[in-house]
Amino acid sequence: MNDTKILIIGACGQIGSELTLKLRELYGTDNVIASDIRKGEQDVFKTGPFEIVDAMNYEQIEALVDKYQVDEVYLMAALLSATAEKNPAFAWDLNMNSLFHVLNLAKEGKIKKIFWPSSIAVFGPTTPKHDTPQYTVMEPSTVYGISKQAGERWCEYYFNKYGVDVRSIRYPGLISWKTPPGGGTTDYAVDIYYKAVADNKYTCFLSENTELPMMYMDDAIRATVGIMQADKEKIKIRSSYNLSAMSFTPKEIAAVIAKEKPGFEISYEPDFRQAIADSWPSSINDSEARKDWNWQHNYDLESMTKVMLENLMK
Ligand code: AKB
Repeated sequence: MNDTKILIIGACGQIGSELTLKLRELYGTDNVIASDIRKGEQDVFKTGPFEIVDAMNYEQIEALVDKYQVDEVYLMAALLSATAEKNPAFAWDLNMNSLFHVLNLAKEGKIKKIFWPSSIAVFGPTTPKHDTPQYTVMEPSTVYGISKQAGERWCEYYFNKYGVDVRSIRYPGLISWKTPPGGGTTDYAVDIYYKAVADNKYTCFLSENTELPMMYMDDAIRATVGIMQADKEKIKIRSSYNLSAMSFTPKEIAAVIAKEKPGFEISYEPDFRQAIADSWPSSINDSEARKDWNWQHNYDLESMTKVMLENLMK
C-alpha cells in the first residue's frame, strides 16, 4: 500500500476535480486531501477529506501540511488568462504567493514534492508560433502568462538553490465533459460541445482561423501523474515542460462536430480574448517530455469529439 499523503490546493477547479478522482484511485481516498477556497458540488468532494484553505495564506497551508503529514502538494489554484486580465493585481498575488508558500514549505523540508502547472501562456507574440520549442523567446503579454513565466523561473531557482523537487507542465487548453473550465481563453473549445448538444449552434469568441494547442483532460491527468511518478533523475527540466497533443482552429473543431451532429452551425464574434489567443503559439514541440519521462498522448480531435459528445448527450 502506497501511503504517500497528497494535498491538492485548488481541487474544485477544472483540472483539480479530475485530478482528485484519479489520485484517490491511485493512492487511496483518505490519503488525498482536497482543498479549495470553497467546497465544490461534484460527487468526488462528498467522500474523502476536504478542507477549506486560502491558497494565499501560508499559515493555513502549513497547518494542513502538519495536520495530515503531507508528502506531496499539487498546487492547482490560479486565476486563468481571461479573468486575470480583468483583475491583474489579484491574479499576480494569487498566482505568485500561493507558489512561494508551497516552495518555501518544501525548502523547509515539510513537503517532499510539488506539482505546479504552467501554461502555453508563458509564450508571447515574439515566440515562434509553429512547433514552439522548449527553449525559445518568451515575452508573455498577459498577466497570467507573466505570472506563469516568473513562476517557472522560481521553480527552477528553488530546485537549483535548495534542491526542492518541483515538477511542472505547460498545459495547453484542456477539454473535459466533467467539469467546466473557468476564465480561460481556450474555454471556447469546451463551450462549443455544450452548445452543440443543447442548441446545435455556437457563437465563438475567437475568430475562425485562430489555431491553438489543446488536449483532452484524460491525457492531461495522465501527464500530471506521469511526471510526478517519474524517477527524479528523469526530470531534467525544472522550469516546466512543453506538452502537446493536438492543435485546431474553431472552424476545424466545428467541422468535426458537424460530422457527428449534422446541421451544427458556428458563427464568430471575437472579443478581448482574441488578442490573448493571437499572442500564443499555434502548436507546441514537446519532444523533451516524450524523451525524458515517456510522455505520449492518446486523444486527437476526432476521438476527443466522440467522447465529449457521447457523454454530454447522455
Ligand atoms: C487559459 O486559456 O487561460 C488556460 C491556459 C491555456 O493556460 N486554459
